[in-house]
Amino acid sequence: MSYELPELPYGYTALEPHISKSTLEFHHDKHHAAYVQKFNDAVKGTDLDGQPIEAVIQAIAGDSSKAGLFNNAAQAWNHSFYWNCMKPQGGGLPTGALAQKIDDSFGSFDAFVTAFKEAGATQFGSGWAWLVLEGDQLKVTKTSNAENPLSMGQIPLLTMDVWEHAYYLDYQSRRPDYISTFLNSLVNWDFVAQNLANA
Ligand code: MN3
Repeated sequence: MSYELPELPYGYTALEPHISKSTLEFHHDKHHAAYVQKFNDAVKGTDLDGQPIEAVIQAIAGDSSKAGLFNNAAQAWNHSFYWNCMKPQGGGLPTGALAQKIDDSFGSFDAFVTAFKEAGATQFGSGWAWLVLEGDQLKVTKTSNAENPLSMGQIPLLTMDVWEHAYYLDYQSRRPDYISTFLNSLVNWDFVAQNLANA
């Protein structure tokens, strides 16, 4: 059973002008597709073949002898999750139980925004910024390269890709501008709320 590259949940031009068709074409059709292909090739014939990809990620995190398999599994999962964290006409404010949980955990929505922006901006090199559930608290974290909260006892609720391939065509070196745009105009709070409700 191989892991399938999911279609984008919106059209290639749907996130313009914030994220261009070119970025989505390279990012989904080349980068994400390659991680999925390499994961399927690497897992084939191993004792993890046929396991859900989340179980593979959790089983081999930290095992340096399986770093190649881990990196491609986690990057395949991270990108599938990331596409759903954005939507056309996204942004705005979370509502309901999610809004309450953010207030309870961070003190205010603005404090969450500050922490999330800082996590994205200070992740040195390639990686991801996350909103996760740990125990009954929300936390903002950052991870390097492919690393994923699923292997850290946390439940991912939201992610933002801060690898250069996520923003360089549209923002060049202005990562903070990409991060602000992600929060103001792209983030899909409905998806995040659904992840919290299912956690
Ligand atoms: Mn990426």
